[in-house]
Amino acid sequence: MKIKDAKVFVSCPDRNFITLKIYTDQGIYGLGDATLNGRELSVASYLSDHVIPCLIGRDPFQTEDIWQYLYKGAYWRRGPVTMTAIAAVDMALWDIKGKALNTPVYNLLGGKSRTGVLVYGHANGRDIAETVDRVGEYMGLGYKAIRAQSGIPGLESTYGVAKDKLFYEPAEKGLPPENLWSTEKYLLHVPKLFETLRVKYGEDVHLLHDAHHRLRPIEAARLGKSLEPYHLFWLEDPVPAELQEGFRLIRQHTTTPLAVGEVFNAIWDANLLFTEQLVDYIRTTVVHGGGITHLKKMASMAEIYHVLTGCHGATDLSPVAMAAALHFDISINNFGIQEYMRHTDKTDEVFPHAYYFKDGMLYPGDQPGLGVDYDEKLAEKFPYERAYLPVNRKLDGTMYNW
Ligand code: KDG
Ligand code: MG
Repeated sequence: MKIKDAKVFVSCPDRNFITLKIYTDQGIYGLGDATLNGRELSVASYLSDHVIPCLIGRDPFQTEDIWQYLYKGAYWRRGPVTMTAIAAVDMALWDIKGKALNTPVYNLLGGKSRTGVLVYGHANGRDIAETVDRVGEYMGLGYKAIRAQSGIPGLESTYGVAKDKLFYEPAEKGLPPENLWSTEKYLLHVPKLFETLRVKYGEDVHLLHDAHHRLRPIEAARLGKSLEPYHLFWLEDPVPAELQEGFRLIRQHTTTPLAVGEVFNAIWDANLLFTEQLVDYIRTTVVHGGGITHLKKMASMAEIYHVLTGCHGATDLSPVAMAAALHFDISINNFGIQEYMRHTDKTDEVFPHAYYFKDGMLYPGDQPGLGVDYDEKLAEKFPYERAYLPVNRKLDGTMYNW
């Protein structure tokens, strides 16, 4: 079998997605997600202008060799644009392999290691009372694990608090909106949220929280310590993780489990975090982490150091990436949890898929390949619209991490 052609599709069924379709000379095609929120067109160009010409005529079964060719062959290694483009190719090739062998991709990755994939949903509200109600609603929908975020008194907007109830979408059309931040107000507020949640719902539901890279290590240590009585499943992205050593300080002070890595794109981003056992969950997912081929290696290294996976699954990852993540999740031993932010109906119509939610779990379905398709005709109705994630400033105007 040979790769005959490949095309990049740009569409906006409620939000922007970049989708790669690789065609073979046997009539089988594969799909890959290439979406990098707020920087979408750079990956589209990377694929069309630089990667696709090198794919034509290759054997699509050579997932490892093609991965190495795109990684080593670029000379300029790593980085979100490069690794997202490589991931899209890798996903599409695994999809082709599964379809050609008439089996779901998970069977090519070791087979099922569990019956389903535990997921967490996103409850958020403008204040504690509203977030508590939303957690109750998610429990009503069957979720066993729920991320809780709430607005902070004195701040107009806070990360994780959505305008919409079920669909959380931080990217906005037009130029980047500006948010305001106060670490002091945040650190005082969050423990109150989790105290209220535990008093109301007890200990049976898993609770998670995302600090979204907004603290310094000693502040994160204080937050982790203050949340210990509420037994969080994890505290996510307590600090920006370019400085892996920063986690040493947090770890010395708290037993709250730590999750990191949704913005990582290669195993080297987590090397020290693994070898020194500074985190408990690795959040890197297929679309930004070099595809299934590279994520398997990351998970294998994590496994040695008692680190579990917790793949990123926000709505800016298309259903193609979600499907790929589920085949990966169900097949590895050191799976922890999968993030699941629901896509809108319009997105789901453009990407019909076999995976489904039931009783707090996602199931990849049993279709050959990844079990997801792309309705090109429908997608044409939703052209690309430039959108950005917000930026963040401290109350005195200093530029900060969003
Ligand atoms: O594109 C950015 C989002 O994916 C990110 O802000 C979501 O932090 C996030 C999460 O944990 O889902
Ligand atoms: Mg996050």
